[in-house]
Amino acid sequence: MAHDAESHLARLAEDDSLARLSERGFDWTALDRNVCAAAAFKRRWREAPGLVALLGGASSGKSTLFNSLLGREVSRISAHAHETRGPVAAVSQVWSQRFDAWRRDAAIFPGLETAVLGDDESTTGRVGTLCLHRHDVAPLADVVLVDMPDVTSKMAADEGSITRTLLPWFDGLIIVVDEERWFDAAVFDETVEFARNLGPRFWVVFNRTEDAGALAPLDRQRLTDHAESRHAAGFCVSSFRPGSGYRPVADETSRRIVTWIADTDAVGRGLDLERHLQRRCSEIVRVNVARGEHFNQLRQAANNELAALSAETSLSIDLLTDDERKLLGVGRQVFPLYDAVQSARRWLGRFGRKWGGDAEIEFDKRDERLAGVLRHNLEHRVEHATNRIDQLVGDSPYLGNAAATWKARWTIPPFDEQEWARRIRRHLEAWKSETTTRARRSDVASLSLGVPLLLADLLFLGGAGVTLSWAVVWVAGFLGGKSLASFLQRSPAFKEYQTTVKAYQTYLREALTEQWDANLATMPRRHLRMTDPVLESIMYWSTPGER
Ligand SMILES: Nc1nc2c(ncn2[C@@H]2O[C@H](COP(=O)(O)OP(=O)(O)OP(=O)(O)O)[C@@H](O)[C@H]2O)c(=O)[nH]1
Ligand SMILES: [Mg+2]
Repeated sequence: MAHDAESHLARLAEDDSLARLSERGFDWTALDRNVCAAAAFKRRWREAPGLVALLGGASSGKSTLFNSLLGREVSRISAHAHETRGPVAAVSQVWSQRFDAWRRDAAIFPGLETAVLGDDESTTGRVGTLCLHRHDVAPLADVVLVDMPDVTSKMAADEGSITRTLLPWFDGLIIVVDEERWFDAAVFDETVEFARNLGPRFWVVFNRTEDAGALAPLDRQRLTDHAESRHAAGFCVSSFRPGSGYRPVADETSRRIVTWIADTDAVGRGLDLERHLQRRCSEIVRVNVARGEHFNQLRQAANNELAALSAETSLSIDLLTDDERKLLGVGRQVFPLYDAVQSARRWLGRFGRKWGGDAEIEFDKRDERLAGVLRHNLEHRVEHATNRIDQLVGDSPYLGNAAATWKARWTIPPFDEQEWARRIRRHLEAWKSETTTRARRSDVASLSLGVPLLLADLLFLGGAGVTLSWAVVWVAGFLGGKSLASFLQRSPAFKEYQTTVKAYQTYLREALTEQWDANLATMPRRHLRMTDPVLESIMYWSTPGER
């Protein structure tokens, strides 16, 4: 179990895991990665010295304190904001070799280079580098003290707010607040709020230019309240001697800080980090599950759209022009008095457009018209389906804000409508010769039904007979419709025609599915699959409990 816990931590601390999670838009940053690396380090090296950071706003006096404890200017002091650019760590000779080994194995502060300082060297620190100063200051023997870049300047933010990112490493924080700057108090609150979940103990140094001893009782009470209400483990007021360059702080301040440092709890904090990690991981799992569901819904909806696209191009006469339908006598199959009604419509057509007869069939143009219908059909349906899919993607919560980046590339699939028309026509010809024989029989039936009715109209029933004959015609139409289905089922030519229609549907569906898959592949992935090792590690750590 313990081994599992450590190997999952190690995986989550890898560059690749961070890259994969952030490229998928999860709220998982270098800070989380440091939580994992620090938790792994704590498990593995329980005897390691505590790590204590000095942090605060720009020019609040962090480096001055750091140097005062070390007895010389190691970290460069300047009146300019953001003088310290990267972490400057003071490691005692006692831990020096072990520390070097941890650094070599990237067990501590992974992702940072190391620069070892010369004996008299002072440094501003460097972005992306851990500057190492070795010392033999006895009170600091069992701690690694790190002077950090500020948390307020724009430069620090531009350089990636490294101080925040490295916070998980520290068991103790000494927060330096320039008492005379209102925004330092805000920084103090914000830092405490931010660091709280990571579990470090922290202390506050209130820096003042005036003499600390001369602090009015009311002011002292205010500072006490401020520190205590934020649950600081201790605080002190440090007086500053104006002037330029490095001037150490009062001995009293240094002594206070040394006692705090001795009180750093490096062991208990591993659990705090793990509890924090558990919360972070369960959040990622929750988001991943939701995104996975959205992704599946989106794919399902797009597939339905593509299925509908081909299904709509279905059944018998969809691909036929009116002319073709007429030619095949489909109407005649549905409707026994088809011919009579057609003649009536032609006759009425002389009086008005609405009832006008259709144009005569242009036999020599049938191939061309069928090809035109096929092309129109294809373009219309492709456009409709792709618009719908684009809309589905845009509306899906899967992509979130990234939906704006969805630029699907859709093209009309290559399509030889002449060839398809020829194929369909071959079946139509065969169908036509079948229907012609059947139509003759149908004509006889219409005639035998139609003539007596007409006579009945004329001889006995007058106006009512007309109504009656229409009713009979509609019933016959209904029955004829049913018989059409069975007629079509029995027609070999119709079956062949249907096979061709199916091939056409399949072609459409496959061509567009291929495009959808290609478009989908360019879509930014926003979830991890169940088989993803990173997700496995996240899931391992998402459950509460002992490990
Ligand atoms: N007013 C005031 N100035 C101070 C105090 N401590 C240091 N200084 C001066 O403020 C300037 C910055 O001091 P540093 O110790 O370099 O401050 P820092 O917090 O390390 O600054 P950065 O590294 O730039 O974030 C220097 O000119 C110091 O002499 C203080 O308590 N009050
Ligand atoms: Mg500094």
